[in-house]
Amino acid sequence: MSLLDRTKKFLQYENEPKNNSAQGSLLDAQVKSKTAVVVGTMRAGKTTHIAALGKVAQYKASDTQGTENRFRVIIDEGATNILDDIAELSSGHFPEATPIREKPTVNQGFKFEWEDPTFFGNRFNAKYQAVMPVLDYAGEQLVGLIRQVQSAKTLDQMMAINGGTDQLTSTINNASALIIIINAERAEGLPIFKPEPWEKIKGMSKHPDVNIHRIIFPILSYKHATRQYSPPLEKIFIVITACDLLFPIAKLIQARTNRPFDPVPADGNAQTSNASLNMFMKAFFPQTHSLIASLNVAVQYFPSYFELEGADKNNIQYWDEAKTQPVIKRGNMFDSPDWEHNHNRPKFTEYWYNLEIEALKQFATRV
Ligand SMILES: Nc1nc2c(ncn2[C@@H]2O[C@H](COP(=O)(O)OP(=O)(O)OP(=O)(O)O)[C@@H](O)[C@H]2O)c(=O)[nH]1
Ligand SMILES: [Mg+2]
Repeated sequence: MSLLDRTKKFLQYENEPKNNSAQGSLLDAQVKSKTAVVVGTMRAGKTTHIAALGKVAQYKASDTQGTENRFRVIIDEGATNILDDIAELSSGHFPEATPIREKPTVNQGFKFEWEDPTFFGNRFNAKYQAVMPVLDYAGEQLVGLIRQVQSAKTLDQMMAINGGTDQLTSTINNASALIIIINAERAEGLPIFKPEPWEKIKGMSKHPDVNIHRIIFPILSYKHATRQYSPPLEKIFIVITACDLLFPIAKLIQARTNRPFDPVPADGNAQTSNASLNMFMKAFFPQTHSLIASLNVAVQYFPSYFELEGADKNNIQYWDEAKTQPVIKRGNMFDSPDWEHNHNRPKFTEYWYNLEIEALKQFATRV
C-alpha cells in the first residue's frame, strides 16, 4: 500500500467512486454522507448547542412521522453524555461543563436523514444524509489539540500524537462544514463582556477573538495542506449563543444609527438576522471575521438563546445559592390543549435551530 493510500485509509477518506457507465447500478450505490464539525472556545455554549440541536431534531423526527416529508435522526452517544444533556434542558438545567477527556472517541454523533417525495410521487423518494460527529471537547482542550493537528505535517507525526488528536485529525479531515460557536458575552468592549477563563490555560489569549482565530486557522491550513485527500470546506455556520444579551444593545444601535440591527427578528427573517450578526462579528471579532471573509466559503449565521425563568421580571431564578446555574423556562402540560408539545419543552430559539437543520439539508448528500 502506498503512503498516500495508507494516509487515505487512516483518514477514512474515499475518492469519488469511479463509474464508467452513465447510468450506474444499484451495486454502485454508496452512502457517503457529509460531515459537519462543531468547534468553539471555552464556555462558548458548544454542549448546550449540540444538545438543543439534538432536541429540535428529535421533535422534528417525531412530528414528521407519517407525513410525506420524513425526517429522521439517530443519536449515537458513544462515550459522551448527549442524551443526558438533552434531558437536562427539559428539566431546566444547562448541561455541565465538559470534562477534559483522556481518550476521546469520535464514533458518536448525529445522523440526519431527510426523505422527500420527488416529481414522480412518493414511490421515488429523494433521500439526503448528513452526519455530525459530536466532537465535544472542553474548549481549553480543543485549543491545544488543534494546534497539534496543524503541526503534524506528516503521516508519522500524525499517528504519533497522543490524546485523541488522531480522531480529531480524521474528523477535521473529513469535514465539509464547520459550525463555529461564539458566546455573545465574548464581545470585547460591550458592557456584557465576560472574558474566557484564559489565565488558567497556557497559550490562551485574553482576547476571545484571538482564541477563535487560533482554533479556526490551524483547521484551514491543515485542510489546505492535505487537500489531495481532504474534501474542501463548503460551508461555515456561525452560531452566536446567549444572543438575548444583545437585545438592549440592538435597540440602542438601531436608534442611534437609523439602520436595522436585529439579530433575532420577530418576523423570523433570516436575511436580517444574518446581516446583523455579520456586522456584530465585524465589529467585535474583527480578526476572525477577516479570516472567514478571505475564504471562498458560504457563511451563514444563527442566533441562539434560552429564555430564563424570571428574566422578564428582572429577577432571574437560579438553582444554586451562588447564582451560577440559571433556571431555563419550560412549558408545561396545562399551557395548551396540545399538551404533548408543551410538557417540559424548554423555551429557546427553536425556530432558528430548525433553520440550521434546513441548512444542513442543503449541504447534505443525496443518497
Ligand atoms: N444565558 C444563557 N446562558 C447560556 C446559554 N448557552 C449557554 N449558556 C451558559 O454557558 C455555560 C457554558 O455552556 P456550555 O454549553 O457548557 O459551553 P461549552 O462550550 O460546551 O463549554 P466547555 O465544554 O466547558 O468548553 C452554560 O452552563 C450556561 O450557563 C444561553 O443561551 N443563554
Ligand atoms: Mg462543553
